[in-house]
Amino acid sequence: MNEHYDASDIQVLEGLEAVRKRPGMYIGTTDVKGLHHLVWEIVDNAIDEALAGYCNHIEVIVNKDNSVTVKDNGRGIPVDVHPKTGISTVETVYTVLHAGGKFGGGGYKVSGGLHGVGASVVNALSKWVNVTVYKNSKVYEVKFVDGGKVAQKLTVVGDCEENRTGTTVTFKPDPDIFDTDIYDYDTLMVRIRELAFLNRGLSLTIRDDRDDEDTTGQTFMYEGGISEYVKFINQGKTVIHDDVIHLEGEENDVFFEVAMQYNSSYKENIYSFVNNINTHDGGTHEDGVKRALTRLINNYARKTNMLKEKDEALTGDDVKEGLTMIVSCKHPNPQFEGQTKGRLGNSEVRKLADNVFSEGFERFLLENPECARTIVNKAMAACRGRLAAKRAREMTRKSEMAVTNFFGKLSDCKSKDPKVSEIFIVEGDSAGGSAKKGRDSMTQAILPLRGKILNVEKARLDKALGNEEIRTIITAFGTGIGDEFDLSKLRYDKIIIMTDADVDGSHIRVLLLTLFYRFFRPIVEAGHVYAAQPPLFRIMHGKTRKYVLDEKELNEYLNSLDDKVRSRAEIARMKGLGEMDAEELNETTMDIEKRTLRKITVDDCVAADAIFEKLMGDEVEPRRAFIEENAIFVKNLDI
Ligand code: 0RA
Repeated sequence: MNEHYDASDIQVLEGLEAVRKRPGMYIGTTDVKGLHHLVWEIVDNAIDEALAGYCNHIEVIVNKDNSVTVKDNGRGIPVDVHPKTGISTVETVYTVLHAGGKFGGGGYKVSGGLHGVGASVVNALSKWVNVTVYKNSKVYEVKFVDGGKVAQKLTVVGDCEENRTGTTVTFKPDPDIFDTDIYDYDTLMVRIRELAFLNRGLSLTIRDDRDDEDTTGQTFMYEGGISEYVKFINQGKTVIHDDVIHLEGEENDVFFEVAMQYNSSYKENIYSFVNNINTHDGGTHEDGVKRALTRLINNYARKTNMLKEKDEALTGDDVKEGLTMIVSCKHPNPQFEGQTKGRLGNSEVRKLADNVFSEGFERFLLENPECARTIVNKAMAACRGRLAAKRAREMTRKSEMAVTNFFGKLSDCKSKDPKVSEIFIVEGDSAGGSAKKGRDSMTQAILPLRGKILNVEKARLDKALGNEEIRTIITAFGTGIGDEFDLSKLRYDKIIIMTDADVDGSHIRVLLLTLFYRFFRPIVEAGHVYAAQPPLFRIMHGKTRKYVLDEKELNEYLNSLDDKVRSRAEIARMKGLGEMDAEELNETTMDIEKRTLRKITVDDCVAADAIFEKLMGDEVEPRRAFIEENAIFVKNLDI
């Protein structure tokens, strides 16, 4: 204790002692998360200085002893005597609770961190803290030990270049307080990178001095800010429009910005922030944008007649499918709500967000009609998927109730062991009949599809789901669909689509693939779906009957015959499965030993989806083209 120890010092120490007694009140927890929280409190102070416009570089160094250094090139924490405490401002900031950024007269418009009490809390929970301030061509230093006791009053320890300013803080967390004292580099790096995205133009460096290999550290600086964050998140995904949409505006010192770009996936990636803090539970800033987005896409879709009068409106979920979006708000007086304070409550922000977004996004839609169509189409596909899924759930629920009709026209196999069971989905009643007779009833189930679904010219899923056989398929698989889907309940190892080798057959196959892709994607991904390969030609000579898959095989076979036999061979082009009797069908297409199956794969779900979308769309031509070259999804596989 030094001789200046007086009543106000006692108060100060009691304040910091309270933090040590109840650290949870100030930093949440004393586990590894709380340990990292200390870094963020100090970094937040530096970011505040950057937000005030005085600092453009921040450096975080994890030292060998797991102490952490945070350097900034801001104005330097004031070193003059603080009028209220009679001690230097820097010492005041580090020892008096609630003496955050508001100190020093300058005052910030916005403040990161939840409390703005960071520095003194970090000091209270540290074994030691050293603060160096570069200012007035001088280097000042103040040191604390054991939870904030002054070990060295603010002292000038040297000179520096005239224009050098900044603050360097090093602190060592108190091991008596924390469960662990080891910093995790990745945790720090990810947040540092995020702060770089959220504060465009600000450069942040992180270096790990515990790692001898790490001599330069990693520096993050993004001129594009949250736009680049969106690009970063969309890396490795297929984006459906090139440019990230970035909009921003300010009113009454509240700054609001949003960046967004759609990708072809089904997931939404929406993250919102207030003063650089992630608002997990959204809030008014997020609500405002979402509301405007839904309204604008609907308006645009109606105006351009993409969405017809009879069509129901696109929902918020529809327009969010595949959306990557960052919402960021900087607010001088944020109100955080909810159990975990993860929601922005300020109601005026909803309006600001809505206004900024709708003005900008409306202009964007008008100026980029092609992009606008792509976005609307994506939302409409999501809507169709949603309606179809809903209907399918209702259907399966209904058919589960009607137990008598549980499996419809399914002739199930006797085995209940999924590993050896297969189901043939067969085009046409007559082929279905032959397949039933020709099957191995132990392991092979047959489900005939009536030709009717052929005629569903616009093979919309919701329509298809009105079809009894398709409902039977859903129940027969046993997996359930949607949220209740469970691959482990699949009743068959192989699902074999057996259709004619003509356009109608392809049409059915495409419809089934669409169905599988939308509702049973894991089944496709796990390689359970196959296309049977009925022969295209039959060659008869004498008593010999030979079937071949295609023209290449036909020629090879004919060349293998001697001239005399060849000249007498009768070659017939097979018109369909119905032409074969049970024995032939078994021999050529179903017998496990002799048949050829083509495995249906979705190697690249994203690319596949684009094609499905084409197939599901209103335009007939792309669908026809697909049918003509529908080998895209199938790979030859000899079994
Ligand atoms: C208040 C006023 C001034 C600087 C700061 C605070 C300040 C605080 C921190 C905390 C970490 N780094 C910081 N850098 C600056 C400016 C006072 C002046 O102009 O002398």
